[in-house]
Amino acid sequence: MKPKQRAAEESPVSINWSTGLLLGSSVQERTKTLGQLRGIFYDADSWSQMDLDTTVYCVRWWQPVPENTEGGLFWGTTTIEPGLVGDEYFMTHGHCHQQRNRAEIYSTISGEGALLLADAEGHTSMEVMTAGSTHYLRGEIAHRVANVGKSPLVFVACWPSDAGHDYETIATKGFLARLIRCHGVPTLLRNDANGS
Ligand code: S6P
Ligand code: ZN
Repeated sequence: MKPKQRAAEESPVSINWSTGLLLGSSVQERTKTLGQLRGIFYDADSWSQMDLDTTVYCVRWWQPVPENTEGGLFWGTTTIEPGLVGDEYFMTHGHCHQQRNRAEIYSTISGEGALLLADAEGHTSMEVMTAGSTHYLRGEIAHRVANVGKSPLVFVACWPSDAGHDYETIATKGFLARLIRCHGVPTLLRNDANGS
């Protein structure tokens, strides 16, 4: 008799709350290198002179139900390495949810970071991320995270399985401000300001 195949939601998944490491046979992993983040960082000259194979961040996530399942949830851990492109901190690509009424929760495990939030017009605000900080991301808000510390920034996220990811909108109507290191301090600077 064939052994019964386990559904993804029945596969054991565990998280190490000290490191954020998510383990389990159904856990998926995606790494983003500098090269895959072309056009995301403001200082394209500095970006092009760096080793484009450098890992900027890694996401490990669990999809216990198929993508687009109404009423389901996904869960993941993102680890962003410390680093700078010019004066701009290493950060995630950033996205909004395809379904704009699908919210998300982030909670920081370790490190120092900044959560950048942009409304539909691109107006950008920032929330400080530090161990234990927990953030409610409204559905219609674009979000990206920067590591402003010297060690990896690790946070967990929980989002609806039918949220979808829209990476295109922020390319044209994205964040109107960027997070730069100014005199050693993370500073939100409007894109049209004279910065760095
Ligand atoms: C998913 C959630 C996170 C991000 C991850 C990487 O809704 O917000 O898991 O996917 O932090 O960011 P990005 O912008 O590359 O998807
Ligand atoms: Zn999201």
